[in-house]
Amino acid sequence: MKPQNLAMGAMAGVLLVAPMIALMYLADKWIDLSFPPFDVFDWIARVLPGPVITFGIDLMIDALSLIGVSVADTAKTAEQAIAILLFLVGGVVATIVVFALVERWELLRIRPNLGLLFGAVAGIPVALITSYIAQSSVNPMWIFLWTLLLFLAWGAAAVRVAARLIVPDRSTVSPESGPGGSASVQVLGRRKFLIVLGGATATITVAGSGIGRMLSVAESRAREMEIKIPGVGPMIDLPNEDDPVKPALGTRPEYTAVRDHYKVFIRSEPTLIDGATWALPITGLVANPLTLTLDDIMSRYDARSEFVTLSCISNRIGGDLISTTYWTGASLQEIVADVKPTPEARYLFITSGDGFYETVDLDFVAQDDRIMLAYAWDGRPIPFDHGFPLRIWLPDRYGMKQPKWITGIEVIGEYRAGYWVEREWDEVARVRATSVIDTVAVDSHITEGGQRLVPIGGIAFAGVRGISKVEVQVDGEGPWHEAQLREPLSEATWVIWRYDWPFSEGNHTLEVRCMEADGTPQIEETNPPRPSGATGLHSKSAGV
Ligand SMILES: Nc1nc2c(c(=O)[nH]1)N[C@H]1C(S)=C(S)[C@@H](COP(=O)(O)O)O[C@H]1N2
Ligand SMILES: [Mo]
Repeated sequence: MKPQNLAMGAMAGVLLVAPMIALMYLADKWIDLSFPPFDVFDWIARVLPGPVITFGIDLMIDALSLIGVSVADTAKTAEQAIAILLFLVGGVVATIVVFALVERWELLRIRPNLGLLFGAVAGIPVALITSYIAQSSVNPMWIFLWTLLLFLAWGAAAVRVAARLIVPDRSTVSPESGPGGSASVQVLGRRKFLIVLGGATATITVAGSGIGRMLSVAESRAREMEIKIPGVGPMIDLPNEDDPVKPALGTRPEYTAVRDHYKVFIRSEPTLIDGATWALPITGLVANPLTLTLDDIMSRYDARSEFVTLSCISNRIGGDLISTTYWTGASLQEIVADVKPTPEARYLFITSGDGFYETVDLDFVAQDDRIMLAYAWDGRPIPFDHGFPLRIWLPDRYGMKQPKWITGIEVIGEYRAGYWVEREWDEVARVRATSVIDTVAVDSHITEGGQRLVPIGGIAFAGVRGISKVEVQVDGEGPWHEAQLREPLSEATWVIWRYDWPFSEGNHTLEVRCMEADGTPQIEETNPPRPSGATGLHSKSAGV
């Protein structure tokens, strides 16, 4: 392929595929026709082997950390951007292929219908994947046809544009290239064509994505209004407000604002469930199968609430994939008792609206009456991003064991691995103790008895096992200094700690470690998150 034609193909690819993506976006936001770039990405993420997908996630977290942005805030946006970019790149490559073929086969110029064939070849797989994986109210057949239609249009356009832009081989320039076969006239014509093409596709791209964006914002507002469920009170006061141990300036908030709660889910977009029509079937090895509406779950069972710290197993040492809010729900023990499991029943197999699934041991449910099916966070319905209308809370487990958007519970006798367990993550996923230095508050030092002190602070967390001690060491030597512990919000949350450090000027490195309530020390050996959760000590450098 001639370099010029390759460049033309790439340019035409961008010009044709960008408006296509914009139209897909518009149709998704307008009539819920699903968004193929996310669908293809989600499908790839689902079929790739666990280690590959984990490598990809790690790479993204590393990149985000490297540029210094919050992983909790940006990971999903970054993922969506990658999905769109990959789709664009795929489309550009396909367009280049079309250009290469047109360059080689002059006959294509007189048979533009071949464009439809190219469109079908590229479009059928994508349309199949999209209609298969889409979470939409629209019949998958329409999604398939719409996606295919866009690809046919792309194929037809690509062939035409190629025929117009391909720089012919000198030797094959025929008399019909114009009087004298003037190359400069050709170049001029091409340039003009590109400008017209660019203008048209830019218009579609901007208009499509702009209108789509407006529709999307309006829709999410409407949805937020919809899920105001009565019967759940407003957020209660924090129980430890009077604790004399105050967080050092710069410590993360003890109670995470719901909008700041970290988010992790397997799809590019959260799963939207209609609370009014949703119902939870509990089936399988039970004498009394039940289907519970949200109202049933809220009215038939006493509401129980707990302050809960949730952590993702992918959280790095010192990372921000860990948050704390106030959970309200129904006791899973009581619900299980109502369906009357048969003697062979051993596990609950929980399925979710996004295709996620996990298994919960019935022995675990029997032992821990704190396990709940939660329907409220911070006194309000669980937000769409976080699993509306129902999610489970399992004390002492990483998030990967705790399905959101629950759509079914099957009582089973044989163990089945959950979504991430199948992808080679820890089967139990018990939370590992961790401690983090959030701040070395150099600018807010205090003076006590002539000694200047710098407050150092952060969190420590060991699931529901509790924290009995947090210690800080300076410059990797000497004694470990015991920090003050603030009363935690509950036995299921992190504790905020603080150590007022009598500093000496210079650059220093501070390191933290903690101990569980029963005296078990935090694991100091460095291990990556995979497969059982990260271990190792967190440290922070500061110049005083
Ligand atoms: N249905 C469903 N549930 C899910 C997940 C998911 O992708 N789908 N992700 C799990 C993981 S890995 C974590 S860490 C937590 C995150 O919950 P959050 O997004 O509300 O913080 O949800 C868990 N439950
Ligand atoms: Mo997670």
